[in-house]
Amino acid sequence: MKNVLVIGSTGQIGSELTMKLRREIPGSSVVAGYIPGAEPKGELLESGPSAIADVRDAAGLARIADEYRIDTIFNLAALLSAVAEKRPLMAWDIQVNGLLNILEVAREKNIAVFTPSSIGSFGPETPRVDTPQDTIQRPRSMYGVTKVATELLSDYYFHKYGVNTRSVRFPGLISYVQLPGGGTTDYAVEVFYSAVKGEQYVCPIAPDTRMDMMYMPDALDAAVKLMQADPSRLVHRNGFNIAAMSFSPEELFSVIRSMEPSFSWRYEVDPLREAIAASWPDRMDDSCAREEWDWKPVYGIEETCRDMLKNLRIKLNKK
Ligand code: AKB
Repeated sequence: MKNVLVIGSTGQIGSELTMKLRREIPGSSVVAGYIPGAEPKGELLESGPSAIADVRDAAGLARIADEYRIDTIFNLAALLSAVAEKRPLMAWDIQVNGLLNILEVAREKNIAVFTPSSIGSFGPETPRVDTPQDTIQRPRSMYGVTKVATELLSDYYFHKYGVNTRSVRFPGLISYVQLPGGGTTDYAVEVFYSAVKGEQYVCPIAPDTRMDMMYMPDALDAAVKLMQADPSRLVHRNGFNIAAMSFSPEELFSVIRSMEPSFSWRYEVDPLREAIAASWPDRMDDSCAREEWDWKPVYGIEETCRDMLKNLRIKLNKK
């Protein structure tokens, strides 16, 4: 991993992953790929090269791959679950047709490809607790359908053409640098902004609906570590279950209130998001990731809440 293209570099994961790769991979050149309207700014723009990288433009991707001699692509372009439900054709186009364009370029130019999957790739028939690595994947959301398709396509290109594809099934990701947009797990980010601003949080997910969650530093470590993992140890490829913590809104809010005593909340459940959330695992079994590439998360719920509140107070200039 030396010449890297991050597609979706200004999004929730991309903005932090691009900077991490630029900092931590010695001698690397990391291109911040973006689409018009979501241009990189500030440090992200100034610390390295950037280029328009639209997954729907195969010729454009090939040009970038040649110009920067790309050897690894992190493909983070996606419509998240709630938005994908409202724009299913666009979700398919970006997630599935977009990935096919990337895989074709990767096949021709010998490029490794990371495309995140998600807890969204599971559905109501999947075992909810200790969700196995290999199990039923019959999601009912368009987001989930595209995520299963991207896992299968990535495996297909590995087995058929030897393309070095790898992925993880991300839980809901909690972070303070860049907001997520249109996901089912977004509540677990938004709530921290309300708590720090002293506003009551109105939660769209039911009080007891549990989902897998992860703090961004662990998610970034997972992506980098998997791409650096010894291929001879990998039994699986697309995509690995990875887990760090599992909680319901009520549990998360109680921990936040123990650290921010004036914090309050109420519920206005959004039927669309709640139906998706209720069909996702409570907690995945990530033992394959632990065995095959030494996956090990650092942050639990307490550490995440403490760090989120501390950094958001700085970001929002509070206290
Ligand atoms: C979403 O909520 O859509 C995403 C995800 C869990 O993949 N954060």
